[in-house]
Amino acid sequence: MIRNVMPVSVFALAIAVGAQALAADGDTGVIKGSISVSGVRSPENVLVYLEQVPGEWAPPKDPAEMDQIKLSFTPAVLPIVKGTTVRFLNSDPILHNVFWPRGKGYSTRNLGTWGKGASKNYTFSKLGEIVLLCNVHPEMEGHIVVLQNPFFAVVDKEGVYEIKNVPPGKYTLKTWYTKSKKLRSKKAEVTVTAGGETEQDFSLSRRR
Ligand SMILES: [Cu+2]
Repeated sequence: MIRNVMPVSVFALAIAVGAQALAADGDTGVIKGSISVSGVRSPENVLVYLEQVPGEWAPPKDPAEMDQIKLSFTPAVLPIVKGTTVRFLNSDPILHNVFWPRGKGYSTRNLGTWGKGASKNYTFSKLGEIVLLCNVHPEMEGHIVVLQNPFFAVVDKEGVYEIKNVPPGKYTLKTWYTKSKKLRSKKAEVTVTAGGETEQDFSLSRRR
């Protein structure tokens, strides 16, 4: 059952384009803040997400995209809602492979090797974390994080994030980084009110 927190049409649009695409209206709130880091060059690609939001959150109708561009998985970190189909693309004029080793929630799988313009879809139907690798280019690494709800943001170089359209409530907000030894995860309890803005900054540092 889809939780009825906003009119169905608006809700469907929010899911289709990602939770951050719409400005907050009177029924929902915004969580925003900045991330500072020590031990890595920049906060880029830190993921901020709500651990659990009551309800069943439908995946988007259209696939999310994970491309391979100039020998890099792009985006480097792709958070998705459970049940989302990811289209794996190749924009390079060379062959790339996509596989992942056994990790949180997922066993090892090789999607195959393909050239420019081709793609393959895979649906991630369980919560988990996937490390994407390419067996043609051992230096390539990407990440997919499968979450319970669409209220997440990947931080930019400036360290700023914003999560919009959050239903009012009390939540645990968490951070995640590709290399957990380099930046320890942190969490904070946040309260979101209708039409309100909740500020939550994080200061992340290496695990000692
Ligand atoms: Cu490759």
